[in-house]
Amino acid sequence: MAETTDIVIIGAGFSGLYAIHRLGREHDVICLEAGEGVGGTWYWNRYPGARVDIESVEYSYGFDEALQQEWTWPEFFSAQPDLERYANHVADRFDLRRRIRFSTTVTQMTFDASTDRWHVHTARGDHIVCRHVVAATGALSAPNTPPWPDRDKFRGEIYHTTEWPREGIDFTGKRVGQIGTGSTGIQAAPIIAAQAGHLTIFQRTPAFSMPSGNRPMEQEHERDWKANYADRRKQMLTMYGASLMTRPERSIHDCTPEERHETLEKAWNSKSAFKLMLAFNDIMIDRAANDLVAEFAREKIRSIVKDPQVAETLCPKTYPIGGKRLCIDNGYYDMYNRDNVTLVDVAAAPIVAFTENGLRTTDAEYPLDIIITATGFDAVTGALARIRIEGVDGIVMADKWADGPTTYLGVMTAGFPNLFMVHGPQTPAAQAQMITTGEWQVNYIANIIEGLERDGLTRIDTTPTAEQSWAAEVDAVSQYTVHRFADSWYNARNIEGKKGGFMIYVGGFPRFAELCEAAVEQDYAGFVRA
Ligand code: N01
Repeated sequence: MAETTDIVIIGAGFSGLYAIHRLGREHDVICLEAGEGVGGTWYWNRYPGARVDIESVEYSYGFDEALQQEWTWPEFFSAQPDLERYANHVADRFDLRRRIRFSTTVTQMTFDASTDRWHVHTARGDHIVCRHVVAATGALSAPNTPPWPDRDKFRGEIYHTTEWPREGIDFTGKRVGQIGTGSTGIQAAPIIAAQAGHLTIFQRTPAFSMPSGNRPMEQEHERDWKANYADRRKQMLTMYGASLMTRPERSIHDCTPEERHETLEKAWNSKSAFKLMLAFNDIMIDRAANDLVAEFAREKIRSIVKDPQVAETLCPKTYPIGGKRLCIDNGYYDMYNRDNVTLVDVAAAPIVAFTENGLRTTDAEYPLDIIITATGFDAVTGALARIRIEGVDGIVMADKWADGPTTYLGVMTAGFPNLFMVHGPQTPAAQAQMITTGEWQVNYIANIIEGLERDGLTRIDTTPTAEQSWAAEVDAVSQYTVHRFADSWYNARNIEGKKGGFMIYVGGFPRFAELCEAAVEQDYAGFVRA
């Protein structure tokens, strides 16, 4: 028998937790969570070295003053266990857990246009009828697993970094193979190398990475933030990435080579992730400016890695620095100076199959005991595409998005009324600090739902025309940044055959928020309410 509620929230990650709190004030809500615990990204990604690249004082909730005053972060850049602990604290402190069903994967959702209700089905057999669905399913939550045949034949163990076992993995004395050298792989590898008998890294595209600069939290820094939290949270929303990072006035072209080097050197040693990309005002928008910084970063790799051939294989040369998200690391390049680490270039000789004993590339077989796939995510659309979502007239979301997602403001997609997305396709997603912008988006959705109810209406949708205008905006701003020159999860080119176009809004969070607010203020322009 079906049960009823006002709102179903999918996902108990950071946005989902806040959605339970915010929407649960005045509505019956049920949150469905696939994992056994809260935290989303920070529940699943428990691989060694998992750590955020935004300062802890910023990468946290701002909705409750007492919470942000009382909580203390042990480090500048929080590690996964601390973020998971924080998510659990928030779930308990605000009594959210009673509204969450854990180990519950949503499999199907159907919109009944005659009653304006969603029917939500789960793998456990739940059937919930509700007025609205908020999909807080995460932009980076559906794992991308490598396509090679004979995975079942491999006699060792295989783990994806986003499905890491709670009890950890003992690498002692083992021959470990790691596929993938993105943000995740780069964090995990040095820790695995320190324990394993031998670590073979299979690299398809080298990444740019800079030292994370993590360190214990300084009390004065924390005190200063706590004294100014309310203002700083407001200020964050006015910044491009919803994070207080100062942007310089100066172009890289306006200084001498010596000045340039000095500035970049300072940025590299700044103990602040991303300071390198903000060392001058044109690194992210001008290819020539970017090339100078990319070469500076390549020189760093060459100066750390002792074997010149290995160093050259590690040097990215085919895309701009920052075009894919800049990685942060703790001894990644230095790790290649260890005797028990080998780099294999699988761009030159791709992996073709798993074997009983390990992995086979086009020119060799590599015997392994444990394979780690740090191969990233079917990002942005993957989590929703894996649920069968039927909107009006039986239209299925995965079919609608087969050639790439279309949305209005990243919050709705036409034909799927009363279904809202947090960090959906064509939002800033990881281009802006996700806890703060997630909170903002949940508030935006809550206001839309409350406005609908105030006006005695039961349905809100958007239109293909509104989607086209948003696609034009997303496309227009993407022409300004160097992201367009890199294949990445931003443009779906991280997975062979995936179509998507540019799926992230890179016009900056303030412009995104302004356009979202303007739509509501202009009598719900682009939305259709009934
Ligand atoms: O995933 P990725 P990720 N054969 O897609 C390789 C956030 N994050 O999990 O570059 C061989 O970046 C792939 O190679 P290529 C952050 O937003 C943040 O590392 O496609 N290799 C690449 O090397 C980040 O951007 C933090 O050629 C294959 C790797 O696997 C996002 O999550 C930490 C392959 C995947 O890299 C995703 O990062 C961690 C194949 N078939 C994550 N398929 C921090 O805040 C894939 N690869 C610090």
